[in-house]
Amino acid sequence: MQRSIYIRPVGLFPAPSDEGDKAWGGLPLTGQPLRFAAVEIIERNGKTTIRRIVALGEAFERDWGRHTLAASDLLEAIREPRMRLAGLSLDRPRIMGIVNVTPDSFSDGGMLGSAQDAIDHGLRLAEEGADILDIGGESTRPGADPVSLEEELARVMPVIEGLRARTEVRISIDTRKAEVMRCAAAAGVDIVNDVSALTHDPQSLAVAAETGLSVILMHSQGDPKTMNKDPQYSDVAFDVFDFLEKRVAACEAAGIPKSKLVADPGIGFGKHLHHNVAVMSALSLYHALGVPVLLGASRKKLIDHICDVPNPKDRVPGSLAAALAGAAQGVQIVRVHDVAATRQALAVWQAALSGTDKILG
Ligand code: 9MG
Repeated sequence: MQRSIYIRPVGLFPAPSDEGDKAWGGLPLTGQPLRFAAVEIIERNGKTTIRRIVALGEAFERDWGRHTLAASDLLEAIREPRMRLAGLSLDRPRIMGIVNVTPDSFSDGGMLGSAQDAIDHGLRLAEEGADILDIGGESTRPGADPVSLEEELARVMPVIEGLRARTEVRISIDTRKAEVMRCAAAAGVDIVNDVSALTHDPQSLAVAAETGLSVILMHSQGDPKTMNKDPQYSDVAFDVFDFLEKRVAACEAAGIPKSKLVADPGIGFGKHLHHNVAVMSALSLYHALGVPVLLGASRKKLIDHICDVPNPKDRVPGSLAAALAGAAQGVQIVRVHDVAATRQALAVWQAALSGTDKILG
């Protein structure tokens, strides 16, 4: 299904700390201490897209008023406070630290040579302030080959078990395989992170529902091996929205409630630079899915394309800029390699935005 009308919150500003301040305008955004002052109303008809930004006071007036009314479900979803995710409140941007247990990971390949290295790395990220540790045993970088179930389990299970025994921090399992989800759930992970949005393995939807875990649904076009060869979209930001909306519906139909879902537009997954930046500039659109939004741009190729930094380890400044751009659009979770630096950047951003040094967390 392709929607014909979309609503995107724009003009985000900090909510007042004093809830009794009746003079405050705008509408609340997903229960965060953020409000939006205007909406972008997007009319989509086949390949034509008309976009206009309207102040909230005018959103129900003139000819675009009927569009706002037609998409009032989206407006409601944008305002609705989000539930806790695996026990984590989402009233401030949360940090997911990356623990790749793959020999060919694109940015820290070879660094985490053993399970013990990966466990130590995860504990360091937790100390630096990660709210979630994302453990993955199959590289999903563009061009990567798939790994067997046995190999993936051998890589991730000792790391999950080691971290679960040593830290209370939430753990997510980055996998596309139902059996890995099942084993990881039994070992105590809190969240499933599937870059195929539970489409790769025919069993994954049922298994994810059975585990009762929260699930991150990421958009990708094609398989990691070939996805960036020739990705095609009609209008990327909205095609991604339609895909994620369908996956949220499929999860609900399979018994996974919306309160356990997170949506992720999948930066770099079947997207060229112009697709990635179009998605990044439209991030607040995805709040209309009614679930928290995750952004993963850390050390990715788009930073090289924009700034000419071939070595992923030199992409930290670009990664911080991407995380802050996400936070400014109300993204609730950022997936990053550099936890300490991201935490510092987000804390300063929050203080500067809100004008208070009493930063949550
Ligand atoms: C595993 N993985 C690599 N990049 C990712 C991203 O952007 N989002 C999510 N959810 N997972 C990712």
